[in-house]
Amino acid sequence: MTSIAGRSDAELHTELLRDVACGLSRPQKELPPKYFYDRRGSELFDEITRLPEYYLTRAERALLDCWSGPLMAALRPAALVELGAGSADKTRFLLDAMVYAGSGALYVPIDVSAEFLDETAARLRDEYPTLGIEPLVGDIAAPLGFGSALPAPAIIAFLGSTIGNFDPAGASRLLRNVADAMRPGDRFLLGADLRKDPRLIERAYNDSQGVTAEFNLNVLRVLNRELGADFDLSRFEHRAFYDRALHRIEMHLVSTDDQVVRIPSVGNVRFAGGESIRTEISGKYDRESIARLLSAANMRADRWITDAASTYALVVASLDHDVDPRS
Ligand code: SAH
Ligand code: AVI
Repeated sequence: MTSIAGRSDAELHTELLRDVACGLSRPQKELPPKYFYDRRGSELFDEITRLPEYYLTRAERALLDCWSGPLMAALRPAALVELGAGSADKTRFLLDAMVYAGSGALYVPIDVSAEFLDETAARLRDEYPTLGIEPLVGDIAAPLGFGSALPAPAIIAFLGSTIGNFDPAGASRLLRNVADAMRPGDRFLLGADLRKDPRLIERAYNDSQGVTAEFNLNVLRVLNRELGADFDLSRFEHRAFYDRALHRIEMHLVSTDDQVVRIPSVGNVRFAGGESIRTEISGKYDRESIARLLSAANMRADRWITDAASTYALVVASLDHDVDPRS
């Protein structure tokens, strides 16, 4: 499989060490959420998408079911690139419609979860024999290198509200990288979870079966395996709450007691009882905050598609200076 930025295993290991050393030395200890997604983490996320409390995937699926046909018929893309594709389950609505429109030639799923991505690509090759399926392993926070190599026009999709897992500066950088990779006539398709009753949001991240807690703890399993750390998972607890001022979920792992964790090449990391590692943020949006994000990346929303209850939005965006009449 091709790597997006051509990084070796040794470079990835060095990056992990640096992220862990920096993140765990901050006053509020932090870990980047991309480290959730080894094979088990990707499977746990898939399980989350089927939980009764996790409304996001169902809401986005319903919108894609309704709108993929009309969008693809209007845009007639030759290529679909997907950032953080995962199992690409909902993407099939877009792929079906792209094939039906008769324009589609190529699908490029991009993800950090290499093994999982490989399996997704193998399944899609069986299901879509007329499409080229060219997965890219890599970090979507890095500049997107595909640029002019794509058949035109292309749609770059970023679904699942994964944009919310980036802080505002990171999200802006990512969208600027998307804009840099777009040519006139290309479109950006964003899926975003919308602001709503905080109780509904908090329930989605505190499910009754404890799958989200397992997903959260999985990052410690990754550090134990990849760095030889000795995190005792029974001494950390899942906590997720909605910050109403910042409009975001924060997910933490809370140390149950005073403890010292040994991480070779990083050192001994001390935790007081009740102290936490912030493992993920998940931002929630409204029309204005999405418009601001797009505008900072020199993009504008051509279409805002939402359900009757404004649970979730699909946004079709183009470059500010794009004079292409389609939308
Ligand atoms: N798009 C799918 C999956 C969302 S889960 C859906 O809507 O259901 C988030 C996905 O993004 C995971 O597959 C994870 O491996 C990937 N991911 C998270 N951070 C990433 C990063 N920095 N670079 C590349 N992929 C990332
Ligand atoms: C992938 N991402 C959009 C999910 C979210 O809702 O922020 C990850 C997740 N974390 C806990 N549950 C799901």
